[in-house]
Amino acid sequence: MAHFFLILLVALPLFGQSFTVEIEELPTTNLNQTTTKKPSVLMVDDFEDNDLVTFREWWSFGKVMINTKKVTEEKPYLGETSMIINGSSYNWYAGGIGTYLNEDAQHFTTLKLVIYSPKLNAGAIRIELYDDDNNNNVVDIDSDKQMPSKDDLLIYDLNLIWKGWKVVSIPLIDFVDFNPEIGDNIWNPNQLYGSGGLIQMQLVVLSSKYKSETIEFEIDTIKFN
Ligand SMILES: [Ca+2]
Ligand SMILES: [Ca+2]
Ligand SMILES: [Ca+2]
Ligand SMILES: [Ca+2]
Repeated sequence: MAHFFLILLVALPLFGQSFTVEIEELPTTNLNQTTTKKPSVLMVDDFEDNDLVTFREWWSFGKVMINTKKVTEEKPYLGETSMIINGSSYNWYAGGIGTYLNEDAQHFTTLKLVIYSPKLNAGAIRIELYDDDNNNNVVDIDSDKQMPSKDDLLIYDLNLIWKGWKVVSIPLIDFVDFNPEIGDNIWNPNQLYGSGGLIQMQLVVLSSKYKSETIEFEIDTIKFN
């Protein structure tokens, strides 16, 4: 939003005198450029504050635990602190983690995650993005089905089929609407008409090979570009 002041001092044309207009302060940036400039990044979390409560507040559910961890490897794309995720699955499902976002994500095209997988087939992650479609800043949940009742849920399944650190880039176009009967089935996470836009994100933790597994991996950064 552009804030500027135009103070007009107008000497009224009394007795037929010509009037003067003095412009005290001019806007320093082009208004058009300012309003159309798109942000280049939406940081979900880089965990560098060593904190899972303030920015962002992360929750976990099921048999999944999270903690911060010092990054020991040195690579140009790595920070100093990551989030470590531990889970144990039963019938493929372990649980998951999530965070409330309430962010305008309409201009972004890619989700980037920097992930450490300790081995091939360390686990699998179902990435869930919730798009507030009834403009109420809340993920409305159907209490019977325990599923969103008004908002789009878009998912992408990621298998940890590598060993070591990796920058994973997922085009948002590859996310699939998981509830064709709910929402408008369009990825439109803007904040028009009171919408929370991208209202929340969850990572559901799953087995990769066996029905029951011990799963562990780290995430250094999650962001949209
Ligand atoms: Ca909603
Ligand atoms: Ca939908
Ligand atoms: Ca939508
Ligand atoms: Ca980090």
